[in-house]
Amino acid sequence: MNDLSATNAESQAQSTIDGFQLVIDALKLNDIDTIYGLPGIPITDLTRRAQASGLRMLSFRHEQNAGYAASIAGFLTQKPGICLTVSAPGFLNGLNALAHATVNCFPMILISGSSEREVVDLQQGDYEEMDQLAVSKPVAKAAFRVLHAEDIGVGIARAIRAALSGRPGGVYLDLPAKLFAQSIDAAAGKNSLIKVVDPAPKQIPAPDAVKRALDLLKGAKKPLIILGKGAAYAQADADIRALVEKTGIPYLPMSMAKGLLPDTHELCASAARSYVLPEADVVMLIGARLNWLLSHGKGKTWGGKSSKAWGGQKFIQIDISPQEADSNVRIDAPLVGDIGSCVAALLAEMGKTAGGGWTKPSTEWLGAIFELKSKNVEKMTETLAKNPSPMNFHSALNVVRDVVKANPDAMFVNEGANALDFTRSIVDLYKPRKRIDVGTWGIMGVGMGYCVAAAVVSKQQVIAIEGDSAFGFSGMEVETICRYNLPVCIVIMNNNGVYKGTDVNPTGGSDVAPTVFVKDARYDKLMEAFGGVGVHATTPAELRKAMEDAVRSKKPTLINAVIDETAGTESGRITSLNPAAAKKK
Ligand SMILES: Cc1ncc(C[n+]2csc(CCOP(=O)(O)OP(=O)(O)O)c2C)c(N)n1
Ligand SMILES: [Mg+2]
Repeated sequence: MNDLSATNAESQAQSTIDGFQLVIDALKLNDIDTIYGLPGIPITDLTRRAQASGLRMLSFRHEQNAGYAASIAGFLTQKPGICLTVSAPGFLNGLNALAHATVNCFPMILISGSSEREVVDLQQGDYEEMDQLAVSKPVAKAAFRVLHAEDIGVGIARAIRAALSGRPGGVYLDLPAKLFAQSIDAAAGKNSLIKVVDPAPKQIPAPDAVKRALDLLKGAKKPLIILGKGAAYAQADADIRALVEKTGIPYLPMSMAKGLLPDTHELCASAARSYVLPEADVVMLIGARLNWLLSHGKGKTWGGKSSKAWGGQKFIQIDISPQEADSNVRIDAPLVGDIGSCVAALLAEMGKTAGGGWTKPSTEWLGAIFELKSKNVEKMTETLAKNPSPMNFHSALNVVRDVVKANPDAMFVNEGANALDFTRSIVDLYKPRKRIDVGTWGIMGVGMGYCVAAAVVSKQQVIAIEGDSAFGFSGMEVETICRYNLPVCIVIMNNNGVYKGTDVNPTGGSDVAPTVFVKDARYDKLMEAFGGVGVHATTPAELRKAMEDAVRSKKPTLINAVIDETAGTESGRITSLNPAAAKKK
């Protein structure tokens, strides 16, 4: 090559831009700063170049965990969490999290490399051949494929808009291998990128719908508010608190809405849940769906005479999706719009008349709730104060409850069955969007992915309470936690198995029962293998010291909390959904 042709080649290189760079530039243009993924063909160079371009590229040990991290990052930030995977198997590993994002209404984009279209479509047996776009569609809110470099800007813009607008969800973006190496004129490439303007436009509720909702609420004798994780997602914390406090209506937080108002708030009715649900006459749902987690709004939980009978409540439902109302029972006052706008509109309407034209609920209603709450809290305090040996869920969670109270800014991750249900009811949260857990599906495996994202997004201490089974689904990511030196304290409620460790193989054979694990396993050693701190805790005092040390040092820590293996119940609190157990009753 002579000097002249070298200069020509250089200037040509300078004036073109390839697919890799266009993807990176399009993400950065839209204020995306982190990618959760796992490298391999055809996206290895994308991960390298993303890092070189200043994006934070977090590599995981399994795509499912990267996907869960991306999904919860979306929930916490109102920006789509990005998960990046290789083709077919990597894509499928990420797909579970994409479905999870869609079901939970978290904004997320799964970006997967894919194999050569011509070969895939003729099913000629390409490396990792799969029609990923088609496979993704049933579980994605939207799915797109980009074939030409000049369309990357549009593809990413559409993915962002689809993930964030209206009811958020999981979006799949298919990027075939060939796309990355395509080069186009640099100026045209830059010009093809789109910075998405107002990706989640406000949806203002109709004034007559606001009035209808308030009229119904005003006529209530025993009103109740239920806050869902949609209310937490909305980041309308001050207005939601004002609505509860101005109306004086008791409220129930769903799991991930805990802390939206402090769980210790006088209007929090969690400790009287089984009383308020059947007794309430008007229920206002804020970002909560009447799915299985609320017994579909009917049946005995709601005071219905039989398992499917309506309890007689009237419902107001605030939801961004116009299709949500009437999904399970009649909604008398649907209020469609984004939660921030709807709650603001209710407050504004209430403020129009002096004193809001609003009378607080009767002292009978509030008094009955308060009395029951006090009784249940007192009972719980007694249970928590016990110090049995071996340690049980209660005596261990008493410690966790204190540590969380002393560290209200810490992010709180939770999964398991008993390890989930006991924790949810015992450990109070004090601030919004601190508790992240198994969500709508009650899924195991979110734990370590959530820990990574929670630490990265919030820059706060993370505390994870994990069943020993639940932890196993993502346990290898302790290496990831150590590698990035994240302030994560994992407490494993180790009861030797799924629900408990006491099942026996009825045949007397050498295989243990399907719910039982290796007895007295030392999960703490797993953390030590990667340079983190491992602690074996058999008493509440040991657990307390280990958690306090973890929070103080901010070092990656795993505490193996030895729990009485007889302490749990089958399926935790949802035994009734278990066909075998239900039959036994
Ligand atoms: C992906 C997935 N697989 C399986 C299940 C079924 N499941 C529900 S809870 C659970 C584990 C419960 O055991 P553990 O985490 O040890 O909690 P424990 O009740 O023992 O405290 C399993 C396997 C699930 N919810 N999700
Ligand atoms: Mg267990």
